[in-house]
Amino acid sequence: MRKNEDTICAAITAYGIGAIAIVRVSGPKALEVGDKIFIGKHKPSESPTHRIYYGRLINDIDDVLISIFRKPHSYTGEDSIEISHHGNFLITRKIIQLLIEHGVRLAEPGEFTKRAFLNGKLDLLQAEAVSEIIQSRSDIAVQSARKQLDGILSDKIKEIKNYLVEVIGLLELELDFVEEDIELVDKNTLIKKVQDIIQMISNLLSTFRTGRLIYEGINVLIIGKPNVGKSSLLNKILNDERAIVSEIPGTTRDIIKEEIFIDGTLFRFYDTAGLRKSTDIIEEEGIKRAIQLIEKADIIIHLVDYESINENLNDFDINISDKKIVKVLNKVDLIDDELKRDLETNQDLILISAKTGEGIDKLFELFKNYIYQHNLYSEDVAVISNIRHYNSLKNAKDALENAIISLMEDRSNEFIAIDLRKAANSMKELTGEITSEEILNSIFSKFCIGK
Ligand SMILES: Nc1nc2c(ncn2[C@@H]2O[C@H](COP(=O)(O)OP(=O)(O)OP(=O)(O)O)[C@@H](O)[C@H]2O)c(=O)[nH]1
Ligand SMILES: [Mg+2]
Repeated sequence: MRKNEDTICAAITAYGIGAIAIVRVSGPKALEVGDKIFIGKHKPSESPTHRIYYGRLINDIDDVLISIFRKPHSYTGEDSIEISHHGNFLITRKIIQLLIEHGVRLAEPGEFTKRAFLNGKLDLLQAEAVSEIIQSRSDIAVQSARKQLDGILSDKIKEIKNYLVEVIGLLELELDFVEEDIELVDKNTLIKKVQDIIQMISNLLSTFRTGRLIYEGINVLIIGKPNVGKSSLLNKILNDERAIVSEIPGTTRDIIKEEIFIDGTLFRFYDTAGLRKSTDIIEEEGIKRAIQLIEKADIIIHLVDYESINENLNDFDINISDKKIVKVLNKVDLIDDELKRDLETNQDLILISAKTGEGIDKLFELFKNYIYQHNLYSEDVAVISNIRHYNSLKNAKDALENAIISLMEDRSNEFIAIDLRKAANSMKELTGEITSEEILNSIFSKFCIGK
């Protein structure tokens, strides 16, 4: 990224046709440049903050509304103007050209938000939340990112960090008196405190899966023998004739992936090639891919028909350990009522007919339960959602666990303090209290231009 003293500009609305588009200019020269390009009753450089004026741009580009934000009361924390114009890309482009002619440069992806971070308007977790809010595709993800922007996660991290700093303080106090050989805090109290912190971090780490489900969606894999009705089930769930269905076993060879929203949550369904020993290399590849997907799946629907009811997935050499497998019996329209009643007593089996739609509501019930079981909608729980968060917390936890060992082995305080400080630094990296240009660039380059 280039210099932070530059004045930068970018369209902050999406390119395309709309009633209005907005170009933002931010940096030390924003107001001065505003004076040069805007013709109206008021000069931007003489205006108080938070004013909107009507006028024209020079060169007759368009009539516009210009909004004035004086530092630090702007998104970036710098002097900024926002030029609202008619929403035609050609006009947007002309305005940007005009600004460049006046010494403003085009903003890089995420540069406005990076400046907001550097100027202390947001911490790093909140800056990341801005990107998540924009990119989120489900209600639940937007809601979660909003909470992160409001600072729920930042507060939690700060709480843990402050506690840690307090413990380091105790240890350092003792270091000061090391000559006198006085023990100010008892070792067990220290161990207890560090264990408390480890617990707090572990609790946060355990939300990673929830965070992933919120942002990336819930993957549902439909597997089973050929011809049991996997593609028919997918079509029924989507309410669309998406996959080819036929009575010939081995119809589906490729993976078919489709997404739908259930209760504001993204669900991604995968229909797969029927599992069997095949001599057809294409089908074989399809089966291989289906099996590979097992690792990614959050819910596995093992679909059977009455003939294959006792089939076990382990028979296919598939190792499914901690996955949620749901056994679903399809084609119940073909079995007689007495047998059906009998089968219904089995709590672990869901009876459906992809043909008549019978029992599909039970499957949807199961999907919804999954959302609530995993607390995806819980109100004020801090959730971590990306690998950067996970790694920093994990590093902090590892360092604290080392500290515990040293404490138990009665090692010197200097030694223990090193691990505690390491943990504190990992926590500070999370909120961006300490950070490197490299980390910042990798975070902000994932943003889109104009953010
Ligand atoms: N009677 C009845 N027939 C069904 C039902 N579901 C599917 N079928 C029929 O079963 C046959 C196979 O259905 P598919 O959906 O293609 O099965 P599949 O599991 O995707 O099969 P492969 O792609 O070959 O692995 C088709 O003729 C469907 O019409 C059902 O609930 N009841
Ligand atoms: Mg199929």
